[in-house]
Amino acid sequence: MSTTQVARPMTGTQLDQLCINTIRTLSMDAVQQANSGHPGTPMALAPLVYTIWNRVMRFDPQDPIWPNRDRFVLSNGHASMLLWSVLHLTKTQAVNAEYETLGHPSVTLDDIRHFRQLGSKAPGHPEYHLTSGVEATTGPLGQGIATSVGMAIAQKWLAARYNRPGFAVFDYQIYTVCGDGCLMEGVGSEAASLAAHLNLDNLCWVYDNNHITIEGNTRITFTEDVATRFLGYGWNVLRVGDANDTDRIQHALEVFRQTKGRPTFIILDSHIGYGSPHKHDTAEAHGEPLGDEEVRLTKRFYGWPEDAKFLVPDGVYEHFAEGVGQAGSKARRDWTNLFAAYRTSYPALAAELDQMERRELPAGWDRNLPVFPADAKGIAGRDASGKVLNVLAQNIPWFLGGSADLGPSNRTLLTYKGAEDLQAESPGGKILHFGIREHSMAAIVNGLSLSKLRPFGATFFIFSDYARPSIRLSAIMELPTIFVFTHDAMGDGEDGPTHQPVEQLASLRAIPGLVTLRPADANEVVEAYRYILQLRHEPAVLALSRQPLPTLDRIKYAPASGVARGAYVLADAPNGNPELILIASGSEVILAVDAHETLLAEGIRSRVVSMPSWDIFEHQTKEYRDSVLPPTVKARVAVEEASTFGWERYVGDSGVVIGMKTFGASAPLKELQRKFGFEPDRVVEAAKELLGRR
Ligand SMILES: Cc1ncc(C[n+]2csc(CCOP(=O)(O)OP(=O)(O)O)c2C)c(N)n1
Ligand SMILES: [Mg+2]
Repeated sequence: MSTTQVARPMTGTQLDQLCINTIRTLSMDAVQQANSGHPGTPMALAPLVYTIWNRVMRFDPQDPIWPNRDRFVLSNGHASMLLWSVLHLTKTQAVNAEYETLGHPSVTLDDIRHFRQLGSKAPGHPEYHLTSGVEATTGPLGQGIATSVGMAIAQKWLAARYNRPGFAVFDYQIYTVCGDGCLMEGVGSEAASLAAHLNLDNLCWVYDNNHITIEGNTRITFTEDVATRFLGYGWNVLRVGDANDTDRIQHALEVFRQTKGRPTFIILDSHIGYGSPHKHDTAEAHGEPLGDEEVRLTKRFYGWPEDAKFLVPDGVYEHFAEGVGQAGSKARRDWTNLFAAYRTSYPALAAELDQMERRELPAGWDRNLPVFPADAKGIAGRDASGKVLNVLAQNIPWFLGGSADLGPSNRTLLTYKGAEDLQAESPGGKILHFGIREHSMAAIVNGLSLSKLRPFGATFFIFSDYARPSIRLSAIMELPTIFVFTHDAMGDGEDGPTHQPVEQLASLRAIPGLVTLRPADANEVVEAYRYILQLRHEPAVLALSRQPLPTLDRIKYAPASGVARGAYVLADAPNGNPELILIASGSEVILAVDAHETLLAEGIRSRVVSMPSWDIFEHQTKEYRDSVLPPTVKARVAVEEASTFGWERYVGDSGVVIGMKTFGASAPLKELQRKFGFEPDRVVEAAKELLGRR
């Protein structure tokens, strides 16, 4: 007979360490198994992520989309194993795109075993729409921190609009982790500057100061005094000298929570690959598996069973359940009760929030949208857009936005009575001023949208290039953001080639899931917005003219509602039987119409197709597409003041594209149109040549 030794129960500190080492070893094992990924930073930052998640953050794993949860953004997205580990260990539940809880975990141990493999919920970088509990897609460095500024603006906006005395419906905070790369990228600087300007004291960035990037020690590239930079912006700057000291990390996070009037930046001194005898503090720990032997040695250092793989020791799930699980569940239950009382006291506001959270539109969202009468002089795309934006902002409480310092030119300023600037002292304003920061503007727009507001950002179309990486992420995240780009072609003639977009349309059309629209007249602008507003999972870009465009007579020509199909027959040949098709978008549609009238008068059976959006058109049935562009009609001319790139798909081998093959030039618009061939006569000429009727 023998007696059973009863083990001494683990202390809280030992359990903390066990959880931290579980995150570390899961990360090492997953990268080793995948033979690809980034082990070093998860090993170093496990104590940080543990502290944020299990001690500080208000997050309920049972309901990862609870509106008042704290947000966690991993801007150094290559360290995704931190997120997969913690989502798994907290048993965060999966939710679908319809916001239903699915009754199974978001990330299983099996997903982690299949890290970076097809179908795994633990992909290479955090992906918002793929894995529940991920608040933002990250990986392109700097995007996460910039997006988190949008989340912080959104929280303040929501609090300003919806909180009432005794009802702090929105008081959440945003925790963002970033590395050297995020702070080297310009987009991070833009966003940091604006965050301090707006006094975003609900925002905390923790900087993994490990002095390592891919090419080695940061002494070769990054020797600035980061602390002084952030002090200069106006941030509250704290330092924690040891990334393993969870108490000091926790204390710093508490200082953040108590700091009013400015965002907090915590510099955390860490050692990449912490615990690995040969890779610690080296660039090799960044992006390569440690190797089987090194994994074993590192596990020995952690006091871990050396041959165990994907081990979650007894007590770890429980410790997370007792930490974030209990605290989060209580916080959510308290909030749910609070919100029930709020609903009784403020039923209209509560109903608004229900709709906003589900990305629905309020009843009457499109009332008073303008209808423009036929007018040869017409109105500029940007002016029509300005009128529409002002209507939408009044009809939809959570519709807001602004420009990167070009509001007066973009016509995006909200001018109705009661429209207010969004500033530190007026966080509920709807007129945003991004400053000359296009890239972070787009990332912030993403952050606002991730917070369920309906935001737009604006600049000149040419500077969409400065915003493109974040627009691309908008599409990857399937966010219904809106980008209003004016001066869409050569309309700003004298500004010259630096300001004249050429390849931007083609490049945006190439982004999967992004809806690009270039309306032809004021009524097409209205219809474009009507279409865009109803999108729930796609971002949209509007390319709008600077100069007036004639407002087409919609009795003579087809109604502008055709915009909703991407392309439509605007003017047709007698009996709908064309021998020639003229296809155009935006400002060139009127050219095509003029040419069409001439051709008709000369007995040529032409048809004009207004094609504001390739993307929308390509989602129509083949039957519809063939009815607009009958395959038998091979004589086709496309006209667009932009790169000809890609138009072959609509004009075919035998068609002609009148477009741009070079950059533009500085001259009055009329001269440019002559020089580059955007005149009705040239379209007529090209058409006749195609038909052999010269
Ligand atoms: C915009 C962008 N450029 C380049 C990369 C490729 N990249 C991924 S991680 C990395 C180094 C990042 O260094 P740091 O942020 O210090 O991360 P650490 O190695 O310390 O985890 C680079 C260059 C990227 N992901 N995004
Ligand atoms: Mg680094």
